[in-house]
Amino acid sequence: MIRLLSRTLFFLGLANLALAVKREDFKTCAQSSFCQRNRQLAKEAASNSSPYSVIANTLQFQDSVFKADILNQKNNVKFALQVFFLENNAVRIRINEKAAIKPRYDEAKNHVLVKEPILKSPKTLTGKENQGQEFSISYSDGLYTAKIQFSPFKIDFSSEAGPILTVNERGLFNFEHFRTKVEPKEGEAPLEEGLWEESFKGFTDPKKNGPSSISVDVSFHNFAHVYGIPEHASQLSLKTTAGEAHQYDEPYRLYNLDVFEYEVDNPMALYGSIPFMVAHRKGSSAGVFWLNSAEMWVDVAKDNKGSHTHWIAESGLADIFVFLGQEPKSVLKQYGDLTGFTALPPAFSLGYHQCRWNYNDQEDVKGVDAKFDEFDIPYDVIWLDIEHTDGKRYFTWDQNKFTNPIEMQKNLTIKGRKLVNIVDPHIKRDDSYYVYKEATQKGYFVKDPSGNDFDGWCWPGSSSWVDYTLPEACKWWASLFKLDKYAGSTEALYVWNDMNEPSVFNGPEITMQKDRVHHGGWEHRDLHNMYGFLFHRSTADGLVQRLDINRRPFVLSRAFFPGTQRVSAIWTGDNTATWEHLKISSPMLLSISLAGVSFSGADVGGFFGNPEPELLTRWYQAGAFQPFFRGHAHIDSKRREPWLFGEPYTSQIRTAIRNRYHLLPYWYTLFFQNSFDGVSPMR
Ligand code: NBV
Repeated sequence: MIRLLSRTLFFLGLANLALAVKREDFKTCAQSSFCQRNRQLAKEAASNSSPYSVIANTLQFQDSVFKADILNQKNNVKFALQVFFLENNAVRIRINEKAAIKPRYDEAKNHVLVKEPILKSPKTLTGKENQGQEFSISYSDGLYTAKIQFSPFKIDFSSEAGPILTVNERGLFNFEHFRTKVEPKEGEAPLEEGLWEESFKGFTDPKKNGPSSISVDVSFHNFAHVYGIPEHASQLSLKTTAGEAHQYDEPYRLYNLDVFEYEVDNPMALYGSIPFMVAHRKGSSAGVFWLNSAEMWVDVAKDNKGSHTHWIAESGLADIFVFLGQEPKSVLKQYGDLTGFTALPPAFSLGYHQCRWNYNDQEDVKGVDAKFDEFDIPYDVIWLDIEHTDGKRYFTWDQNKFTNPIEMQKNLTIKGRKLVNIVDPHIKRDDSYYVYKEATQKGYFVKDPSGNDFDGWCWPGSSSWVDYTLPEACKWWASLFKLDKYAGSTEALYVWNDMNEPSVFNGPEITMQKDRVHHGGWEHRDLHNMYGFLFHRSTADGLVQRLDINRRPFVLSRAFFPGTQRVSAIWTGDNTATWEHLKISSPMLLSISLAGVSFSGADVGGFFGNPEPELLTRWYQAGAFQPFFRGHAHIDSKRREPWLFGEPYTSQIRTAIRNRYHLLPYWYTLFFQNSFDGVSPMR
């Protein structure tokens, strides 16, 4: 409907009207019960002290791991705390229910961490007990101290120079344990709203596990700025969302969503999520990473003591890493050692990419390709969007428009150029479509709560989504990219994974219902933010495996999560052809880069609307200095290939693109360094 309306506006010639996101399609914190409950606790925290305390006689400190039980004095529920001291100054804090009635989701670590974190040699650790009140551990050869205070529970991190960071300083730690639902008897008060079910815009989310959220507060002492937790269309230094004179009313939301016509200067969720935050002041840097793939909200408040953050996740565990160092690059290195660094991109992918929704047919591709030569503008890759397929059946071609895709690719290859085809995750439910047929027979689709293949609506109509948490499904997906399986593909074909939040047109907030079921019986709720990553990771595996020789893959993804950097580039999705979108592209890409995903870009020219020639030219000039450099446009926008606006624009755009090419060796060197130190090329 929204899409139809926008199309109509384009046809009416109103394309340059200011576009506005439909905020009402997406939840606010108050409309999300777990966020609301924890934010409410935060409001009351000043008057209530934290009920969580460490039970002193359960304490063990052995082999670089501190273990103890934590008690919630309000309800007597116990939790197991583990603090691991790791190589390179990192500390990992894990908290889980001690005797949960069923396991909580803890699989994200298996996909995100590149290896089991290495414990730092115990000889540098010294424990100090102080009358059962606290326990101090000096680590990193004495550089830092972690002091675990027992009651209320908190962990202070400091160096000789003073305090750096505290976990649970404001006592907002809250762990909703799994419980059995007890229906109220007659005359008893009804169950608290939102605990077992919540509704939004006609969708009901039955929470079979009941409340399961975890919240934790982290204070960064004397740090005036905190950065990271992408993806948001906002400035680099995070704005305040709580406390006095806060700048945004809503917390930053981390929930991978397809937000149509997103607005700038807004903490709303977008396509990707990375729960990693970093702060720096003279001589000291700190980072926090919460390894959790469920929906999350983060409040930021500031006062003269520093920045105070409050993180709220819907489910999973508290699995939080604290990184300290003297410089940001030390923190980024620690984060990268755990989650991996941005893979060195194939050189061609650092050049200029020409895309539009859509290059209509083979002739169109040939014509655009020839024009680059005619106008002497360098470029490396031409892209085909969803219209190249036979009815949005990915891995197929519209046979009338693309009669000889192999020849088309050969013609590009002669000039050293490549093709990128789109492959989306929604699979058309059509028995004559081999991808659907195979996945159905093998039982690879995500299920609905009754055990049937989930059926949702997307571009091809009725569709299903592969469950990439199932290892066999990933292997099978990767095999679809074999040159003899993907008809019409050649070595010169690379892949674009769009809509992988996943975008589901008839789902709540345009995504998959949280109660859909994955391998092992896990709810989609537990792993939503990781879905897109598992999908594009399998695609990248497919591109590697299709050749006998070792060649770097190129995949562009819209959704992202920690780990994405190892396998994929990303872009900032459907921006708009306005000056404010051009302006926001740099802080957005810097935030994403700081969170480890260095190979990222924004659609040059703006996806929606029609840029005036000056805006388009300026966008090329900026885009040439951003890591991933691709011109792209909506199907209803006017053609805007670099030569279409005449002089002086064509020459100016040519110069911008050529500047990019002049600097390619420098880009390549920066990416090479980035691939092992985590310092992103965009700084
Ligand atoms: O596949 C069509 C578009 C694509 O061009 C764009 O880059 C993606 O972000 N896709 C979204 C779906 C439709 C958007 C209105």
